[in-house]
Amino acid sequence: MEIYEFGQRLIREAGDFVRLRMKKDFRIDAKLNPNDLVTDVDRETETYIYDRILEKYPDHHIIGEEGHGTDIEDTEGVLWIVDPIDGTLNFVHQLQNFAVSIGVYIDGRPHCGMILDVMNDHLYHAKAGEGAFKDDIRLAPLEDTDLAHSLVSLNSNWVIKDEIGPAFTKVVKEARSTRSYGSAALDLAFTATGIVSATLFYRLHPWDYAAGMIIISEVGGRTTNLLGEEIDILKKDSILAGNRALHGELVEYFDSDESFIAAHRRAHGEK
Ligand code: 2AM
Ligand code: CA
Ligand code: CA
Ligand code: CA
Repeated sequence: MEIYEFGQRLIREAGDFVRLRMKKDFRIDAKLNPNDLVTDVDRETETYIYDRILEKYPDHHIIGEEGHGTDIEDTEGVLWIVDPIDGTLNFVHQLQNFAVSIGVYIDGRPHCGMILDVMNDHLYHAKAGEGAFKDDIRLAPLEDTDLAHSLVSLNSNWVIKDEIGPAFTKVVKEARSTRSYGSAALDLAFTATGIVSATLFYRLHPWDYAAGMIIISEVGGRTTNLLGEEIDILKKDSILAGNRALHGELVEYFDSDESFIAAHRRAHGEK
């Protein structure tokens, strides 16, 4: 069986695992701050996915948010990048609107990506060069839009920050409207379907964007950081994904703001 087919089957099984597990009690812990939560379900789902991949492919590499693969420093071979629950706050507060996200890269090149909207049971998936799908429906190529006629998704937390806030504020003012879904993977999936025209984040980890970036690329969209620079799949960075015209328009907002650029360089380094 191909990695892509195995991955789709695995992510659906992981979804079943989450749906069963969440019916029982689970512990909720704070990580770095009181709003940064992790549950037993996050950890157990990551271990479930990790074990299943290695059982099938003992020589593959796996990075996960909840602690697997912290020693991985290069992209040689087959690399699985896993977020067992993306949108943990939604999971805890809403028991819905969260996703499992799995991206596969081979020798650093995108191979396939899968995002499962667990409670709605929709699978967004793509293999490089073969198009993108929501379940078994092929997604149409993205149409160009301009900001004034676009919905964009972004988290209001970034708008209120001192140095980077003004650039985000301009985007909020110029956009037709903004949305915030609380799961980066779902934001990226929604961008791939065109229900939002772009999505912006100041800081994401590889497990948040690894799958979504591949799916967006397969509908002709573009993903870079907010300064328009290419993404290194092993690094934290800002993320800007959307149709090509809007992506280009939005890069201008950030790459022309000296205060934003300086803060971004301090947070994410030079490229
Ligand atoms: P998580 O639920 O897997 O932690 C919520 O706005 C989105 O941001 C989710 O995709 C969430 O992923 C992610 N997120 C949560 N805390 C974050 C942090 N400290 N830095 C970057 N992204 C974060
Ligand atoms: Ca988390
Ligand atoms: Ca995440
Ligand atoms: Ca997570």
